[in-house]
Parts: sequence; structure tokens; C-alpha cells
Amino acid sequence: MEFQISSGIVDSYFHKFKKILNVDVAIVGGGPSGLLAAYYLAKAKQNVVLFERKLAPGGGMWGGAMMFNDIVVQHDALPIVKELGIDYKNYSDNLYIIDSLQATSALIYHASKAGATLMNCISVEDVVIQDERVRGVVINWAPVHREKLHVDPIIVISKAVLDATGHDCEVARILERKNGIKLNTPTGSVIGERSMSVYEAEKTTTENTKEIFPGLFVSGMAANGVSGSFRMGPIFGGMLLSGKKISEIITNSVLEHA
Ligand code: 48H
Ligand code: FE2
Repeated sequence: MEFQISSGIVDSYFHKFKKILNVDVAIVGGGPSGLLAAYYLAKAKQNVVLFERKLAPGGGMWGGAMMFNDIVVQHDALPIVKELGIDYKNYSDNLYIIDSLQATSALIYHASKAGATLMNCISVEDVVIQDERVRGVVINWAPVHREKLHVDPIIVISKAVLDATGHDCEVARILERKNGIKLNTPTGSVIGERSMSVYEAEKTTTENTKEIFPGLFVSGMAANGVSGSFRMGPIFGGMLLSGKKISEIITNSVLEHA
């Protein structure tokens, strides 16, 4: 019995690991925008893997506002909330409250159930570049980074990479810092996010959701961060709409580069 438990897990895990070494889409970060992109990409029959460095995907969605575990979504994002079977309460004209724990677990569940492979405790530390195009990511165990161990990584090949790393826009920063290339942002660089301005921020989140270098796409707070737009606090409609929008842009790009 003891042997069967261990060998079942090892066989299954390495079978899964082998499958994700060459995929259509590699998503970096399991916050709301990354998880929703994973869900819609899997539904569009893309072979998709999502890497999250924490034990649990979900990013900033679990914590609600200052740990009050409720979040707000606006009417535009309600079809997504309904599609995922999340309970909602209308409390003002255009605004709805959802429970952050129910919503986050629903995003994780639906992404996985749709066929996306979710890999937790793994950090993306670099990208693969060939012919001036991003063609994959470089991964390592998150505790290896935390402990600052000198351990070389594993390479994952993909047709598209999504930077869904939130406020830090980590992948875009690494790409720029290590390769000195120009990005498709207003200045050609990662600008960094601005202060709180909710209406403006929610509007620009979807506008900033795009391909910023051949093969590298941005969603959620990372999209606002690279383009120097505002933050919006605990309202999540923009994050959900951004995840959905980028899934459509990536699906078209992957088909184009097939
Ligand atoms: C593996 C990584 C790496 C890496 C980071 O921050 P997130 O929740 O991302 P979004 O953009 O989907 O959602 C943003 C939202 O949660 C938020 O913060 C809002 C709306 N803020 C407004 C405001 O005013 O503050 O999730 C990003 C995830 C996290 O889970 C990280 O652990 C993970 O990405 N991550 N995973 N490799 N290199 N970098
Ligand atoms: Fe945030």
C-alpha cells in the first residue's frame, strides 16, 4: 500500500510534467486574469499550462479588500460570474458583491475542469527567445528561489506566453531588462502602475490587454503596469474581462503561428 501511494503520485505527476514541456500557451501567474484566461483557452481547445509560485493559485482575489473577504464586480463582468456559477448580490445600480473565497475557488475549479493544467509551487524565472520572438518560459521550484539555491531550471516551449503576474509585471520586466528590447507600450518600456483611479483604471485594463512583444501577452494588473495605467482597488470586473479578452487574442495568434 505504501509503495502504491507513492508510485501512483510520482507516475501521474511526471506524466503531467512531460505533457506541459511543450504547449500552446504558458500562463505565468494564477490570479483572476490568468485563471480566467486558462479557462477560456482550454475551452477553445488550446493546450494550456498555468504556473503559480504560491501553494494556492488565486493571487489577490482571496484577500478581498483589506482581508474583508468580499469583492465587487460591475455589470459588464456579470455574464462571466454567472457562467462560473458564482453567487452575486446587486447592491447598487451597476455594482455586485461576490464572496472572494467562493469566486476564487470557482475560477481555479473551472480552469482545471476545462482542461488547463495548473502547476503550483513553480516560479517562472526567465523566457525563451528565438528569432526575436518569445517561445517559452524557464521554470524552477518556488522554494529554490526563496532559498536562493543555485539550481538550474527546466525549459517549457510554448507558442504564446501570458504575463499574468499582477502588480509586478515580472515577465515583461525580465524580458526588457535582459534583452534591452522595445515593448509595445506608450514608451517602449515597462512604465509601472500609477495610483488609485478606479474608473480610469477599469477602462484601461481591457485596452492594455494585448501582445507587447511577439509571443508575449499581458493581462490583468500586469497589463496596466506595463503601460503605466492606474490601479483600481478591490473591484475585479476588469481582471475578469481582461482574462477573457486575452484568451481570444492568444487563440487567434496561436492559430496564425501554427
Ligand atoms: C509564477 C508568479 C510569478 C512568477 C507572480 O496579482 P494577481 O492576483 O494578478 P491579476 O492581475 O490577475 O489580478 C490582480 C488583482 O488580484 C489585484 O491585485 C487588483 C485588482 N488590484 C488592484 C489594486 O489596486 O491593488 O496574481 C498574480 C499571481 C500571484 O498569485 C503570484 O504569486 C503569481 O502571479 N506570480 N507565479 N512565477 N514569476 N510572479
Ligand atoms: Fe492589487
